[in-house]
Amino acid sequence: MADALIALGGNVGDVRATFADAIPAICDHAGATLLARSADYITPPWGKADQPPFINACIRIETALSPLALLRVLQTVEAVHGRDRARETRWGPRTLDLDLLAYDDIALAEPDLVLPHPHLFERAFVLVPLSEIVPDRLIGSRTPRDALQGLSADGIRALPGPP
Ligand code: A4P
Ligand code: MG
Repeated sequence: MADALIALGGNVGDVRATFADAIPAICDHAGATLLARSADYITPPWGKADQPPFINACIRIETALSPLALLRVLQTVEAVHGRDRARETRWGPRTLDLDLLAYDDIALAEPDLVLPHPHLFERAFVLVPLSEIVPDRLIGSRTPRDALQGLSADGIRALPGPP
């Protein structure tokens, strides 16, 4: 079994409801057990400022799928939730973005899959929820807690209510 970390994000539609559907769907398709789920966070848009705020969260699962098979599951779940890559702009609005952040300690650089996720350590909107669930997990040579020290988390706050 492998231990995988997944980031969820979205800023179109009822994103919290999308997450509530998507998380069990990921576990079903991946034959996975949910080990941890962060709160939902509201986060200022990164990369392209003129768009609504995002909701972000992270989960930790245990799965027997290979990294690439897990990525395909994430893409299937994105598509079911209305994600249409053909109509999107880079860093622009989307219903559901699912990124595979880490899969055990595997390092990969394939055309379809880079592990750990290449932008993980640049993004407070990923590191804040990730630090809630695995603050001290070593990913590559860093931990979420340490990586967050160098970034601004201004405007990121946990939303109340059941995640
Ligand atoms: N791919 C390679 N490695 C991975 C991996 N580890 N996990 C490939 C997931 N996918 C991986 O993905 C493009 C390709 O990356 C896939 O075909 C896959 O084979 P994508 O989801 O279409 O795009 P992307 O990498 O997510 O880049 P894109 O669309 O530019 O979006 P970003 O960079 O994720 O940015 N602000 C806030 N506050 N919160 C957000 O969640 N998200 C974005 C989107 C912008 N601003 C944001 C947020
Ligand atoms: Mg993505």
